[in-house]
Amino acid sequence: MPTGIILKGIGGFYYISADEAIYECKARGIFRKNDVIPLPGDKVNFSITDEGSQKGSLDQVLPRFSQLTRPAVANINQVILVIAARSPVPDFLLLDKLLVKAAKENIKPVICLNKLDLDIDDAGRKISEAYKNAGYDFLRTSVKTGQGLDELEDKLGSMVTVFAGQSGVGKSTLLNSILKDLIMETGDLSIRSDRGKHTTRHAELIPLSCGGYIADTPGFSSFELESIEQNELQHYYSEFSNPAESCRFSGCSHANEPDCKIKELVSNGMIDMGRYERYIELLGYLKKLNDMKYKKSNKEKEKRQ
Ligand SMILES: Nc1nc2c(ncn2[C@@H]2O[C@H](COP(=O)(O)OP(=O)(O)OP(=O)(O)O)[C@@H](O)[C@H]2O)c(=O)[nH]1
Ligand SMILES: [Mg+2]
Ligand SMILES: [Zn+2]
Repeated sequence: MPTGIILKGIGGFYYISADEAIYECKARGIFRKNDVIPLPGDKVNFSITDEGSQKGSLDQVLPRFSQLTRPAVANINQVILVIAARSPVPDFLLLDKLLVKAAKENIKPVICLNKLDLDIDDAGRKISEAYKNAGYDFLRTSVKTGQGLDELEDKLGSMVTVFAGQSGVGKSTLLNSILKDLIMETGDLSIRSDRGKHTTRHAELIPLSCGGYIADTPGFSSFELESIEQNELQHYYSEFSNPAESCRFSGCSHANEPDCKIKELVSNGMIDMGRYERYIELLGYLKKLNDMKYKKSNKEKEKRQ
């Protein structure tokens, strides 16, 4: 049985790349029964039903080593998190959530601040300092002036790289600049918001000549961290890990405890205040979620008694 990789899925059909051909495959009914939703990036077993017209059936999804839900792509090695210097305004809470999720899934994040040509008041410098200090790989690009595009291309190699982030930040435009010939549909923010639709509608993996894949994905504006325990959150902030050893309490959550090294570093500017405040916001959200789960399970216990 041949194996391949799903490039995209549209309307019940999956486009599977194998041996330099692309097969259009229908998933067998078994997937619906077992609740497995095949995703772009999935390694799969499939059978060829018609070699001439390159049609087949998707039989089995092989185990995943990583998975994101936003965007829904499997087996990613690297995620390029794109924000725009301007238009749309960067959503740093969304960015931090995506960084946490990437760390949890062992996916290497690279932050890409695009539309640098629109950064007339140099706000991008502060953003890049904050995230570079936190230990992240940070690129500054402009598709208009060509700045940073070679550097972006150098990051790809033989990995599966996904572009993710808010709608309108320039993911498809960046991809097109790497692929040279225009493949992805791009859109104007003002026209798009009139239609109330995003330009890119599905995630799609594109094979690169260097052996890797890149994926364009639709933008999104909200994303919730749900599969993360509240005391686990701080481990996904690399700038917290060494100083946390000097907090008075082991297991310090860096919120209300006294003699907290993280709070000290925030107050003297060594840790970015914005990153810390959003950490506290996320911690509060996860705590609420946890309390709700606890109450629910208590109620269920009471019912059973
Ligand atoms: N000035 C400027 N405009 C850019 C740049 N990159 C992209 N744009 C413009 O930003 C708009 C949105 O770009 P897209 O590439 O469609 O954005 P996207 O992130 O793919 O959006 P979705 O597909 O909706 O998620 C387009 O009008 C692009 O021409 C840039 O570096 N500078
Ligand atoms: Mg797009
Ligand atoms: Zn602490």
